[in-house]
Amino acid sequence: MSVEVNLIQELENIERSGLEALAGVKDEAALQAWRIAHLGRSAPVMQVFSRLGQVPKEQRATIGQRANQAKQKLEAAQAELEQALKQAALEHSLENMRLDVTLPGRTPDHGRLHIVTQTLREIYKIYAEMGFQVYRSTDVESDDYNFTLLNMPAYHPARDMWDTFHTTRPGVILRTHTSPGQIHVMHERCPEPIRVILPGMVYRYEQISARSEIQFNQVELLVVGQKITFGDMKGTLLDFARKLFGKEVRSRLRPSYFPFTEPSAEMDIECFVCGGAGCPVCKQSGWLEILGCGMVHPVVLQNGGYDPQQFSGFAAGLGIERIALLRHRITDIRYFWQNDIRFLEQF
Ligand code: FA5
Repeated sequence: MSVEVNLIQELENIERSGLEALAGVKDEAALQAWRIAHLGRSAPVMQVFSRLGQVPKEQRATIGQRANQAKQKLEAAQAELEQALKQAALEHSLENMRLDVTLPGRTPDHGRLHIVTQTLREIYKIYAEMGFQVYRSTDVESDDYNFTLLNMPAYHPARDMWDTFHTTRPGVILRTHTSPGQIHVMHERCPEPIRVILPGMVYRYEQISARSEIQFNQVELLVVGQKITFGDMKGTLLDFARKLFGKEVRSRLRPSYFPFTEPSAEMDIECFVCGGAGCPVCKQSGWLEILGCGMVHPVVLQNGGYDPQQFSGFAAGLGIERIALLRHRITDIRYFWQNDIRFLEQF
């Protein structure tokens, strides 16, 4: 027998056995295996192509043509079955996974405002009603604004009240309180009267505990005018406490010391845990401190450009996380920034 007859016979066998094998294919995985075996690189029909070089020249075209025919037939049969399997799979899924368009949709989880943001917004609202404007200054401050211009020259012992994060640039620090904003506002507004709140994050190199964080929010208050008195300050802060904590809440102003106010005070709220009887949260005092305040020191007014003979003012600094602790009966400040969703979604 000639090479031609041999190869033609072989191609017929290849085609037939390929089609027979395809008749047994029932799913897409088996079809994929069949494709590799019968049309892949080492499939018999492909082997014939690679042997064409050895076929005498005058027979090559006929055999090549027949080989192409066999390959195309197998490809066509495979494509037809593939289509049929896909259609069957679609019909099966339509039959078995019917879509009930009348079912109620699943509600996606909603994010919510962080409890500190909620508290801040309530505080903004109370002070906005009293006619205060919001003024923002930067978290990175100069030593001058954070201390010197607030009546704490270099080496003043009162600087130790605030443990400071220094940067690698001499004289540049992370603000330890929002009070440097007082000087920025005064420089901007002088000689106009001032009634602003200054919210922002502050940073302290402190021991972290249930009541103290190394980074927390404060809202500063500053009022400057021609006849501002300690009575104005007391009225503003007591009114604020009643609006935020409720009419029945007991609060008190206690004498204190800040270098940038004179006289100075701190405001306490009755301890929410023991109701004033004394417990570990309030260190047995019955009271919890929420803010520092006082009449703006004449040196600070002067540093801001205001003549202390003509102008007076009061300032206060509120600790926002401490206020949120009190309002929501939370016993540990560390929850605020741990990002535990079980805590956050309660508010
Ligand atoms: C100050 O920061 C002053 N600048 C406040 C002030 C402003 C006084 C204007 C007078 C005039 P003090 O360090 O006490 O003061 O902080 C103010 C409030 O921040 C505190 O009453 C407390 O509520 C909160 N606070 C202080 N330290 C921490 C801390 N480590 N973690 C969380 N809250 C704190």
